[in-house]
Amino acid sequence: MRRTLLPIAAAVVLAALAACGGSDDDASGCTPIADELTVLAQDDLKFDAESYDAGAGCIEVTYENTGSIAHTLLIKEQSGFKLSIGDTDVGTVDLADGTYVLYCDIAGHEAAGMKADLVVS
Ligand SMILES: [Cu+2]
Repeated sequence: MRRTLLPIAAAVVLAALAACGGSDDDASGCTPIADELTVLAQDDLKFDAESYDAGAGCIEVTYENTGSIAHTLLIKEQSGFKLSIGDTDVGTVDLADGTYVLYCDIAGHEAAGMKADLVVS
């Protein structure tokens, strides 16, 4: 019995390590040098601003929940970047100059107002 349980225990440990990797919210693997962006999610299905600014390059994005409904944060046409809350999530994304659209992909949230511009310059 002991022999058969060991491989199962090892598999569970490996699965737990993989789940903690957090690679899903890091599109670039870049190292943020200076720029930080904080976005707050509110229970009225809005972010705390309609437009955000950031400097071009590797941006550390912090997503905080001011309410109790779960939300996500994605950037249109930047596949691989996704934050999910809960409480708080942090990820990095490497962006060139331009205007991007932030949104929450939970059903109905973007349509209700969970989207904002991100102006990178
Ligand atoms: Cu949402």
